[in-house]
Amino acid sequence: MTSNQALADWVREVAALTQPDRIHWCDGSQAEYDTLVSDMLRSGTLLELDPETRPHSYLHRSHPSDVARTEHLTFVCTPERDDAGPNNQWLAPAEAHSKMDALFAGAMRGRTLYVVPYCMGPIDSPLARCGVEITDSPYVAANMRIMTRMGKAALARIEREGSFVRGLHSLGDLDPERRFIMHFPQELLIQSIGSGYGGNALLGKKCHALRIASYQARQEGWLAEHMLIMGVEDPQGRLHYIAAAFPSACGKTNMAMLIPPVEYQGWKVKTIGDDIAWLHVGEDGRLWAINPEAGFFGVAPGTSRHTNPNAVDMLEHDTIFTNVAMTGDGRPWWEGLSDETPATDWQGRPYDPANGPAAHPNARFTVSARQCPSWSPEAEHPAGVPITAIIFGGRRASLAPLVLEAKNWQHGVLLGAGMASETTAAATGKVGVVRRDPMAMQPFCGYHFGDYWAHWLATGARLTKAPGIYQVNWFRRDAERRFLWPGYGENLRVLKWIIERCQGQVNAEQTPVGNLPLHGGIDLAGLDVSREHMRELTHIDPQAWLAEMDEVGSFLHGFGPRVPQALHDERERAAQGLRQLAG
Ligand code: OXD
Ligand code: MN
Repeated sequence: MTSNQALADWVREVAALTQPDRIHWCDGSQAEYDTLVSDMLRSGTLLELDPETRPHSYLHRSHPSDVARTEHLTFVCTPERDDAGPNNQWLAPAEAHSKMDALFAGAMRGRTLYVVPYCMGPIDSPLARCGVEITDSPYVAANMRIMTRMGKAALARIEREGSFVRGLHSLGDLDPERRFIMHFPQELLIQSIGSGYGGNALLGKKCHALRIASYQARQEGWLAEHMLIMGVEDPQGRLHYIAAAFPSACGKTNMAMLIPPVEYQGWKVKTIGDDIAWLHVGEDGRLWAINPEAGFFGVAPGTSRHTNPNAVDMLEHDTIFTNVAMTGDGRPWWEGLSDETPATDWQGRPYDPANGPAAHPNARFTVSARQCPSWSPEAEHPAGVPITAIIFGGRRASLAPLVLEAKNWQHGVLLGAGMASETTAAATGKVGVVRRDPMAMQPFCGYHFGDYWAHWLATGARLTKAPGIYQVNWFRRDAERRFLWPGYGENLRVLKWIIERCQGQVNAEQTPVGNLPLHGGIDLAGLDVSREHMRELTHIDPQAWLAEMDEVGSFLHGFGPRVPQALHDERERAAQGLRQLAG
């Protein structure tokens, strides 16, 4: 099946342990995908949506206890506990291995073992990395074909290069008591059992492209980040790429494919990626980015013609939906899509509002990136795209202004490290609680945050043309909890200011915590945002920020001596300036 001995041996060992009935090596062909789909239609794993209006589109309903990433069951297993850091749950590798071996023993009896070779990144890019996921879920195999470059070409690259990340996945019995997602960064190994959902099961995504890749990236001198990548082209044809980190379910997909407001005739947005960026220092001293993924695994609820018209168009065919509701005529439905009433909810019950939302709040779509009307062929460029600006964003009802510019790279790293956001339904747990989520990597950094921030600083030192770093907040609210900023396509106005700043074209107001737009700096033509709201959105309250800097200080100290002194100094400088301002 393969000329790579290590891979052949590993598949044999896994089969001996898990005891599948059959082994299938995925080639990534359309015929293979069609067979996976028809098998799943027969077994009831997939339901066919209306073939007239939603051709080649399917609905999967996951087990009701398996609907989101489970961070409390996710571990990083480094030999030294401190290398995983306080930001990760840790288990000693030997203990984790014996726990997982016991759970995997016989787990695939009666099932097919799929060997899924995949490549994260353009298949011919030196920046791409390969992996092989072994899974007993045909749903995972089908999703991996959409989300990655899966099959023959990836296997050929693995055979050429020799190295690959190993990911072993089994649905197990789907009991949350026997659900674990383990990472062994030193062994380039992932083991996941007991969940068939998203980031727990599609191992190329969070497990490989973020947790394992971030660990590898530190050793090799690059960055693996939870960031969208988009191009913004102005009417003169000048194109700038932006990489933006937001926590899960905070609008990265909407932003990556936004449609310019009507006042922005001639502006174009080009989508490269919506979730993950691998960033490398180029020979030219600029930062270059590839999107390691080939598809979108996006949150469905809230997606509509108003919030993301490109997504609505891209989801009309060849899409797998998970945990959405369905209309009487077999179309997918979710809260925010339209004012129709669905026929069945995400669990297949006749829709009854008394049962809660019709679609699960973390319902998803899986779709090829190429179906996005704003997808850019530059996403296939082996060298990636050069980044003009990096954005850190969060969901914060108060404090954080619409946009804030870091004073320099080091200060930008502090802005990223201090990021906070209200929690969302993308992970199990309470929704709406503000938590620190540095660089939106809290659930995804595969090593100690102190080392991670030091690595960010070291990367910046290698850039002779470093991108500007910005913080944004589209989610600021007034006393009545109404959003102050319209968001979505209108966010382009903020991106325009950011690009102008990076080009040195406009001035800004300097404050101890960063630089703000001057009055009129953000173009509001045609927009119904009052002067008072705009002032609220573009000013900082020194007292509130002092309290924030204190909290950031305690948060950084919680990571102990591995936190670079430069970050403490940067924070102290900001706090001193605020104390002076506050008088
Ligand atoms: C995702 C997540 O699925 O961040 O992208 O949870
Ligand atoms: Mn994500």
